[in-house]
Amino acid sequence: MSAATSECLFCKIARKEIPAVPVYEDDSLLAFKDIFPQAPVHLLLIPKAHCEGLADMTPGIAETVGRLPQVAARLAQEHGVAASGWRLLSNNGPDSGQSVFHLHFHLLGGKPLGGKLC
Ligand code: D5M
Repeated sequence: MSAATSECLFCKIARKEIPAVPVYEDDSLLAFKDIFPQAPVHLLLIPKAHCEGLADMTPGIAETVGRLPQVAARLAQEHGVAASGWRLLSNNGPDSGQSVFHLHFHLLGGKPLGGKLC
């Protein structure tokens, strides 16, 4: 295991070493509730395998991320925001405000999101 994955917060959540509120899980993808919600529905979707961001994806992680929008759409439906609208975004790098350096996507909805992204 690399130092990055042993110390990484979201790797620890994926390994169930840190508690989270899961809403979806399969072999390579996990979704859980954001601990600091910015909207009534605020979920995080992550590949379980570690990479810092979109620029660092291995082909396997890219395959997982390719399925992620469909999982997000299903979660939006299950959380009651499919009709009202929702946003899926990933912060990458310092200027984006990324604070956890394990690739993740925010699913936000349940209020008008306006121009404020997250
Ligand atoms: O988003 C990182 C997000 O991760 C931010 O919205 C808070 C969330 N976060 C941080 N720690 C936890 C735990 N332990 N559980 C659930 N959610 C968490 P970024 O795009 O990197 O700013």
